[in-house]
Amino acid sequence: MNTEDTIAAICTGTGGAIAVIRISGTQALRIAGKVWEGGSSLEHNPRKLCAGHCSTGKAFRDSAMAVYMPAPKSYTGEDVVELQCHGGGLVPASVLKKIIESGARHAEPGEFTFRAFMNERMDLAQAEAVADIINAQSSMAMEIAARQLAGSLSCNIREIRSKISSILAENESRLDFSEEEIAFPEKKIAMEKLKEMECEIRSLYETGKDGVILREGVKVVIAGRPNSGKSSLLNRLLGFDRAIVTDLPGTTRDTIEERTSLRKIPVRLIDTAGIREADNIIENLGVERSIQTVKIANVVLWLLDPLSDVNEEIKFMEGHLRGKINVIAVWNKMDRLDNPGLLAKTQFPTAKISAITGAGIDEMLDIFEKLVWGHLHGEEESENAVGARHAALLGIALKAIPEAIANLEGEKWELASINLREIISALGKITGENIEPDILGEIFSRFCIGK
Ligand SMILES: Nc1nc2c(ncn2[C@@H]2O[C@H](COP(=O)(O)OP(=O)(O)O)[C@@H](O)[C@H]2O)c(=O)[nH]1
Ligand SMILES: [Mg+2]
Repeated sequence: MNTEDTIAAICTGTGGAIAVIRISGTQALRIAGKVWEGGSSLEHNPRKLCAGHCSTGKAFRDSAMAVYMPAPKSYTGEDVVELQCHGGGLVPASVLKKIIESGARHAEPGEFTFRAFMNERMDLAQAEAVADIINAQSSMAMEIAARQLAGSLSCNIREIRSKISSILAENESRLDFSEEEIAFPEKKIAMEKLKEMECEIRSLYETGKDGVILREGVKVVIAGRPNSGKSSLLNRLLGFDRAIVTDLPGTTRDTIEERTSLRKIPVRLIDTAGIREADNIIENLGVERSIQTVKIANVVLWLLDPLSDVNEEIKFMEGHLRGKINVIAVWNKMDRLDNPGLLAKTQFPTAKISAITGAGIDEMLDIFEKLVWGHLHGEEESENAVGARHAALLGIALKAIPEAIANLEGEKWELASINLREIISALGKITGENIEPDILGEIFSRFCIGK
């Protein structure tokens, strides 16, 4: 991406009442002057919101606001002007058109943030957090992305990297002066330090599993026999009537998916057709799809009917979930049962709820939360949840650390240096040091336009 041009884009999504158009680059002020008409000059009022108009010709003049942020204290580190005009599509498009005609270029996806990175306003892990915060699907994902944007992961990585760099420096001095009688620090101390670093890197690496959940969402599949109350539970968890509920078995014939969050965890909640031998081809296709969907679920909520033959219900469930972990057996319709204590045990953690009254849902979500986090990193929330790119780089570092330790032990100083450099380079790429341009391009191309 050329960083000399002045670039512009509409930073707000379509449809809102107000649109923000950002112009960034050396010509920002001059180009903004082609559309901006204000009582007070932007140039002489930096970082102040000024009232005025956006004009795109004789025929159109929209009341607007503008702010000028001179380099280097702006989002991109360059001269930036942001115009706030009416939203809704046509107005911002015509203002942007005039800006482009006046010499700016359309910004590529992620290009403002790319410039912020190039101008050292933020490092790469922080830039990635900008995308995470925009795409966050739950409050927990948002909180973790905000911490990463504030630099928590970068800080962590820099600290580890600098400790390993000093081990490398010490090791290099052994190489340089190996013939002379100099007392070197014990290799054991370096090995100990490396072991500590290994633990720290490993715990960061392990947050990668949380990262996948927080970025992609947990696939939660509601399954069970027809009429067990699956669609009622979907509606209750969503808080609105998404799926049709009737007392006719076989109402839901296709899978229904909605994104929501449960206990701050982003989920893709999927309602399925009830599993049974159906005598009609459409329903049978639905049943087949349900069986496949259960297979790819991260968590299954299997609904059981306590009013039917309960042993048979459990056998049917266990038959369909052989080898599946992360299942919650959910006895629904508990409001209709006089003696709820008598239900037979299942091999899965079990909840007793009423999708209609809402009773027991909280306890079911307690189990859900434990399943999701308990399997991964214990009970408490993590400070970081690294993304897939970071996890891969941490993995490279983790592989090289035991090799470095073994080479120090064997006094193969040169080989140990190679290992240490590899670790330092992998960690550096997380924050964007010496990173290949094509990888940078790929990271920023995943952003949306205007970011
Ligand atoms: N009493 C009672 N009825 C329920 C409950 N959950 C669902 N139902 C009823 O059971 C029938 C089937 O519900 P539905 O959600 O369509 O089941 P699905 O076929 O599994 O999706 C409907 O008449 C619901 O009103 C519950 O917790 N208590
Ligand atoms: Mg249904």
